[in-house]
Amino acid sequence: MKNKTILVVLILALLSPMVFANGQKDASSDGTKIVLLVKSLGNGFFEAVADGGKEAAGELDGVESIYMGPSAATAEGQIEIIETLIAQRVDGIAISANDPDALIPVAKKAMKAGIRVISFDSNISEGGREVALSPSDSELIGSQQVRLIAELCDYKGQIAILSATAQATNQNEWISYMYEAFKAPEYKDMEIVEVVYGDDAADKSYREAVGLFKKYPDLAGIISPTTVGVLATAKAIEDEGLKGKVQITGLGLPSEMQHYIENGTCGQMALWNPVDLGYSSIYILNAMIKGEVEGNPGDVISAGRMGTITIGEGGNSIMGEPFVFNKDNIAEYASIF
Ligand code: RAM
Repeated sequence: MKNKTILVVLILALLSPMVFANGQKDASSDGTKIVLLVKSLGNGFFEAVADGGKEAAGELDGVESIYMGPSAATAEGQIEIIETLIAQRVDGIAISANDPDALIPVAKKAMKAGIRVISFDSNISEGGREVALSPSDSELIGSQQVRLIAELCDYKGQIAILSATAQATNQNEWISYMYEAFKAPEYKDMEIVEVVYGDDAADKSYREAVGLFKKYPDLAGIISPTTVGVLATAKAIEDEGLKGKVQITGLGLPSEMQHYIENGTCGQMALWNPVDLGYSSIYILNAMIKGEVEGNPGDVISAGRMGTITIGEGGNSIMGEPFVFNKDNIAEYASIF
């Protein structure tokens, strides 16, 4: 199924001069408060998102980027926080959602109260946000993950997927495209045996990985499309002495995975720059809050070093393939995110 959300395409173009329309809200004395509400705290990926948010806020007049998230990756935790933010009357919320649908009622309530709401990274379904910012095309992410594990496993064997939470919008979309990709003839000797969920918690992810090794003694590889899961799985492979026997790929932060890439536990993995996601989210919401754009398809937002961001419709827009990291380039990126 194609992603039906409004997808924002980041066009890396030269900055055109910004034209300010009559704003709905000026940078007032108390400033513009934008919250980056993430799936859960303690996740390095979202800490990098927060860095990007701070960077953008520093470039914008009177804008504050506030980083928040529940302690565990649950929709309930995010709903509670959004209720508080409605009471506090913040100006905008960018949400990486733990559930595409469960957040819709509270997000609607926030929008009704005049708060501008977008989702990023892991999106809320239509009706629960004004704009959905995706890092890349979901189909591209899914098929690339399959290609990476196939290359590591010589195109044969049993593959498991170790995901984040069972309701995560982004991982579920990517996984559905992984199943599609595996139908291609070049993967005929590979099969997905199971999908397990580590809930973006290091300890649960680690236990799930060890459980897979026990349950599938012939397991050839694991795809973990979460920065928390791929790190925990690499550690489990090393600890269990399975380096070289069980392959791992996924979406990993270079700063967290450098050790495992350099020692060969993880031959290759992919990701986009999470700093850019936080940076872009703040620029998009600021433009909406100030009335420079409505957030409709076709709207073009000037977004600092990202160039212009165009709001598109449907899921056919592609920012580009996530970047692939291996032994040759990991050190270069590990210092950035
Ligand atoms: C984890 C989160 C996040 C996802 C990355 C790749 O940090 O699940 O939503 O985009 O992995």
